[in-house]
Amino acid sequence: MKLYDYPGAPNPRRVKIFIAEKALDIEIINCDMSKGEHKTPGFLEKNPSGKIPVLELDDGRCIPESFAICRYLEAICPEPNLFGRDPFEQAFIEARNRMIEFELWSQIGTSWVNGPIVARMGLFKQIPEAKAASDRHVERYYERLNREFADSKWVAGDRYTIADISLLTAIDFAAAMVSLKPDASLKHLWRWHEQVSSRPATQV
Ligand SMILES: N[C@@H](CCC(=O)N[C@@H](CS)C(=O)NCC(=O)O)C(=O)O
Repeated sequence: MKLYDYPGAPNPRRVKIFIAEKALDIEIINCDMSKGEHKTPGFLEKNPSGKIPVLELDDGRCIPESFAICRYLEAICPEPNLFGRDPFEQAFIEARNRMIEFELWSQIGTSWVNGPIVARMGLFKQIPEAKAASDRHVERYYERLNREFADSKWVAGDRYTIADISLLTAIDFAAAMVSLKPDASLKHLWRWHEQVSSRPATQV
């Protein structure tokens, strides 16, 4: 199997952490986004959305979308379990993961496309008001997470799961590339971050 990746891109990082947790041997292919390789006709056949990551199976079939790729990998390599063991746990982990994707990742994305790095690429007309609003949403979401982590050690339930991987990659990208680092006063959030960042698999 091959994973289409680009160094520093946060969604492929989610999958790379997942692969490392499962100790899977998957070839990493550099899809050079700076050269537009993710928009070529050949790549659009792998993922019509023109985005990475994409997992290509040995028979050539392709799976786009980080969460779907991770779900596939969990199905073919069930241990360590990262998606939940019983129906409630599976649903709860997915719910928490969706909250992070829809309520945090989406806002970080808005701040990113309206931020200075994308401005320099000249790809989109910037909307400063949109960035100001999404920055505020992200900061509020960090505060909510801090409150939640006062009582819980992990994002979903009582153990490390795919939802922790989704949150870590979102925060690390926001801090490094969008100037949205959680405030130092958010001690519970930082305690969680340190705990997850100390896992060897997250060093990718
Ligand atoms: N929902 C997708 C998001 C994928 C995504 O946005 N990938 C970024 C890189 S982190 C990308 O390819 N951006 C290029 C573009 O949107 O044109 C997933 O979870 O995989």
